[in-house]
Amino acid sequence: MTPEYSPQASPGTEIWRNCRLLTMTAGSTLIDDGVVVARNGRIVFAGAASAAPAVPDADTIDVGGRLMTPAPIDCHTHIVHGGHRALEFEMRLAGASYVDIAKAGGGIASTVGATRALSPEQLVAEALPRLDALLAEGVSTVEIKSGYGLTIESELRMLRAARALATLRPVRIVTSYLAAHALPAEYAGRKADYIAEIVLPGLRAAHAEGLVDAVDGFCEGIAFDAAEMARVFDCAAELGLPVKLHAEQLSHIGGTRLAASRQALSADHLEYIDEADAEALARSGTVAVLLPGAFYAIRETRKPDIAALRRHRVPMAVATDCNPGTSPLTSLLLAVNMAATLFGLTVDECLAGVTSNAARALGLFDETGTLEVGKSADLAVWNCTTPAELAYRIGFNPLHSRVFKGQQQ
Ligand code: DI6
Ligand code: FE
Repeated sequence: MTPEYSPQASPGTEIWRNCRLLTMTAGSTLIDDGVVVARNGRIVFAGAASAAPAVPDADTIDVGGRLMTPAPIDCHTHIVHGGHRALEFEMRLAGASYVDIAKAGGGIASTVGATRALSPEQLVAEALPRLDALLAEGVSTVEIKSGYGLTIESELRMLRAARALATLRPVRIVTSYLAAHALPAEYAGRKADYIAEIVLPGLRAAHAEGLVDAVDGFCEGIAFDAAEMARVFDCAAELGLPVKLHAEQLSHIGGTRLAASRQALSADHLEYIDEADAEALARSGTVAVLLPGAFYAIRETRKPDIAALRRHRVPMAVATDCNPGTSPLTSLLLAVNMAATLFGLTVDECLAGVTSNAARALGLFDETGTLEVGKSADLAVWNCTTPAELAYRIGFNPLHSRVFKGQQQ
């Protein structure tokens, strides 16, 4: 059994000096000679050395002129799951489409079988290497979804495993309930019964156990339509839980509009959104979470309308969507490179996408995502000096060190 992670003695006062500092606060620019001061794990100063307070009792860390940013956040993952889908990958190489495979009983359904077969300990053990790959790139906050159990007990087991990961590693884990991910075989042709008998009571049980931070769904022709998702979101509202939604990934069926109408934290994928969807997201303050790994892996051809999202000033986040089917990707930096190269995001948009806007997509903007007074001292130090180097490299990890809640990892 993997040993529990026990934080070192509680952090005192630390000062990181001599860094090229990107605070990612609104309108911020790169500070050539930056300083960050933290006390008991929270930021008390972040800015130019010339304006820094004297902190005589602090432990001083010389960052050596390296780039320092907020610790990256992966705001959309499915890292808790069993098995893999490499054979489907081969089928897709041979010309089968993701939708064909799903309709033939593969896809999510095949991962459901592999996931239900695992014990809670095995679920944790299989997720750990994926979590460690994200942490190795400086990630300090990870969102993890259920959605491969599709029975009440197995959905709870997935969420418990997600919570357990935060006891084994220095990381902030937030969970999303995704029982509305696919229709299990035992409910073939009976979506309304599945929602009534599994999804809704499962949500109530998960919430009662403190396992759910947000409620998600897969709004797509091969999954659940907007009216069905509205029933799930009604239950989330009764429980006071925020919502998010996989929307307009493979077609346009109104998921984005539904998410915006419920002031969702985020709408995710968005390859098939239109101008009115972007306008709706702007009105509701919902974050557009872009998932280029899935776009790339299933060889989608329709790109999200970034110009419309920009026109309406919709905050954009970038995440791995790490899952065994459409995005077996455990590198947030590669997702950043894809968001730039495939979707045309600027470096600034990419970096906001894995820091400030990713925090917004999780409802955590008051806690992390930027380096400013009062927030958690979640920092990343990089073996580079210019922000563009974080988006430019393909498959190279420039992380020098990671700080979580003020503690050097
Ligand atoms: N959209 C996706 O790309 C993943 N889930 C979803 O709603 C796919 C999950 C899988 O294929 O296992
Ligand atoms: Fe996903």
